[in-house]
Amino acid sequence: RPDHRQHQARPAPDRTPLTCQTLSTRRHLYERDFPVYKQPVEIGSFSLDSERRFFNDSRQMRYYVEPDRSPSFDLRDGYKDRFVKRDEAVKEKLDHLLRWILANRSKLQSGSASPRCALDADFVTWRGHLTKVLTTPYETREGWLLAVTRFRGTLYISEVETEAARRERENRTERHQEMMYWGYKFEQYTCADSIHSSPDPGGVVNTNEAFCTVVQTRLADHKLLFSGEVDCQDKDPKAPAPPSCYIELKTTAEICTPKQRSNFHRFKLLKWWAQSFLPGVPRIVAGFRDHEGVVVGVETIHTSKISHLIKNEYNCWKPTVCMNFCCDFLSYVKHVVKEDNPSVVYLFSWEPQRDVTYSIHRDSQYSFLPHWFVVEMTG
Ligand code: 0WD
Ligand code: CA
Repeated sequence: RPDHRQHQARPAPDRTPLTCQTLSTRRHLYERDFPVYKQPVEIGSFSLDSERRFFNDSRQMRYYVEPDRSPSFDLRDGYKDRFVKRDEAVKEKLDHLLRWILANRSKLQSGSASPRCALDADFVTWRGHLTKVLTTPYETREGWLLAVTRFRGTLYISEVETEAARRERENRTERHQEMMYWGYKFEQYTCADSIHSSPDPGGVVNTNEAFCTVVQTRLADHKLLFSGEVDCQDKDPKAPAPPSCYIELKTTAEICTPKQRSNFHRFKLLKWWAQSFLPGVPRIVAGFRDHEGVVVGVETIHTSKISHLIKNEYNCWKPTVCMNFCCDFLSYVKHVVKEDNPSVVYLFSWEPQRDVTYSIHRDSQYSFLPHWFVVEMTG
């Protein structure tokens, strides 16, 4: 077994260099007890407005309004004339999250932070990046690139778009582009701006707008601080505190055959589970739509019940494999990324069927910690 978590190899005898610094993604290596994953705690939130401007508050929070069980929402409505699309060519990297960190620095420097650490966190990243790590042992199509910089003891992880992803983005079909709009349109049909108002399906869909939660948690011995976009919250005054009151909204093709149901369990529920489990979002509301983009059914899926839902699938994904792989990947990153320097990037790279590898880049195109962040954190 040449590729068994090489970085964790037993202490090598003196003079034997650590040569095979790759990380295997083979599933069976990660089939062990579920690691400790602390209940995520929300430590703050922020908003991005219709022009993608940052606000250190929850002004973009929306409230879930339960639709009929079969509401016949037309998700195509407004695509041509009431749609403002975020410019995906603009790479924001960790900037919004770093802005939030600076605005809330005082809250973050608890007594337990070591004096060498500016923040009480081993890792700072987007939730979406961790979702990709969690699903890696089961991913067969899309690789990833994750840039990591160690700065004042904390490891910052920021995604780099792969060449394949860029080509895919630049060559999307008109049909695919329209289908990407459907998810946002579903949000508009089911979310209101305040507790007492109703959704406004006649308004403009603007994908620059976002409400993001910032949570802190721990995976085994890794202290994590990450942010994720949240679609809406339960407006019941008796609803639990964030993140437990948050609701993730999804659309997916309606399920008509056993084969479609099996694919939904094997592929889509893996992504949905990983994304919502990480920040502790307990409920996912799924809108099932037909080929014309009409929602024909709505169902609530409890994140904690997904692992039971999939148990009858042959050769299905396992949450423990996802979490143990993530844990070992973070250990691998801690082990590899030694130089504490805001302009050095360790670029971790993965392609399906391969091990994770890395390369080191000094003052390169990959550097992602902005000058304003480094200056402010150093001062
Ligand atoms: O620079 C990058 N490569 C990324 C930046 C990748 C992913 C996210 N982001 C940033 C953006 O600033 C965005 O506001 O993170 C924010 C969202 O972060 P996340 O919650 O960690 O991302 P993820 O879990 O992948 O996606 C959550 C939602 C998506 O909803 P669905 O239901 O489709 O999963 O965020 C949206 C999308 O609505 N979204 C994005 N928004 C802005 N930029 C992006 C993106 N790149 N990807 C997904
Ligand atoms: Ca969503």
